[in-house]
Amino acid sequence: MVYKLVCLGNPLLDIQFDVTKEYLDKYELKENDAILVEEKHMPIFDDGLKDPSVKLVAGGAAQNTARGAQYLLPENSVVYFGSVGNDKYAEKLHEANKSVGLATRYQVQPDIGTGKCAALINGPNRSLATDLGAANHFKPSHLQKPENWELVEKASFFYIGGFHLTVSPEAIILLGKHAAENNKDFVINFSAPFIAQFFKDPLDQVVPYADYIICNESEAAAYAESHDLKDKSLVEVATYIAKLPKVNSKKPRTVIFTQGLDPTLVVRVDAQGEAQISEIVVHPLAADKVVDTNGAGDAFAAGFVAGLVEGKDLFENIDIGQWLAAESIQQVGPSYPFPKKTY
Ligand code: 26A
Repeated sequence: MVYKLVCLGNPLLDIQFDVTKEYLDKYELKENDAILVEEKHMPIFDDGLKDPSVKLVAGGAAQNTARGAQYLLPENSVVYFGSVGNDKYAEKLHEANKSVGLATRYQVQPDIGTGKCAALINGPNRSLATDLGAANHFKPSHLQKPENWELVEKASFFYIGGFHLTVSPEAIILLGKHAAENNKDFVINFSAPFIAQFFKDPLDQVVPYADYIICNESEAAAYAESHDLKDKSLVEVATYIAKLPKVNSKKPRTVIFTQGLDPTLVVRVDAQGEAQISEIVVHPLAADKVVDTNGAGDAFAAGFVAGLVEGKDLFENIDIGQWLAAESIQQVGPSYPFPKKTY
């Protein structure tokens, strides 16, 4: 089997429910953020499971992107790697993946539960609190098994959730080296502000492999802060990242900053080392059509990489990303509409 796109991330089940500002304050959570839980956050999962508004939906940022890309692409285009337990939550993930035909090669942990994310919906915002569980035990050796490495060798595109930097930077580097050596496209998403803030060193180790970097404005701000950039304007930050050293010198680096309803900023460094800067307008969706914003960024990335796999041009890929993000926020959780819509 040949899957053109290989994705790597932390498979999680989202326990999604509605909360108030007071609830977030009680657990010292921001309105819009993603964190790894500490002991004090653990009651949130039980609160969620008891809440009348609760929905259990497949999550895990890169898995959402993998599902979205497979949703748009021909059958058997995408395979996703990550680690799950052997439990009901993993079954739910299997179901969701099956609904779009996403192939998975999970590393199964017999004694550790599948990871979960409390997706706390508050108005147009979502605060994500994650207990990684089995996802935290993914090992690069799983990728190196002959039956899995064969899929890596046959693939032409790689998509990595930056969240996985908390688990196995080694696995990311393994794929990054393979991509660079074989002139394949390597896409990294910065995932959350805490990655640039607290996982700066592993992030700096993987950026040299990236042909495409996708992040949002708050992740860009966290990057500028942790890297002590003098000029923290988004254009300067994107240009700085685009010009960082690159292992594969055969391809330029392209940096894409989404900013909610504000235009998507794109900086690509050309062969002369000059930064080409563009802004792509977002087609606004009426506020009353938004169901929840959980997974919006993952859907953007899904549309973008699907376009990349199909060999479309950069600006069309961004437009597909924006379109799929708008579709996904009209669904409950990080999901895509059925019957299927086409771009
Ligand atoms: C390591 N952390 C914190 C995480 C995540 C995560 N996916 C991987 N690793 N924290 C939240 N998510 C997922 O992000 C999606 C929304 O973009 C959630 O599961 C949610 O589906």
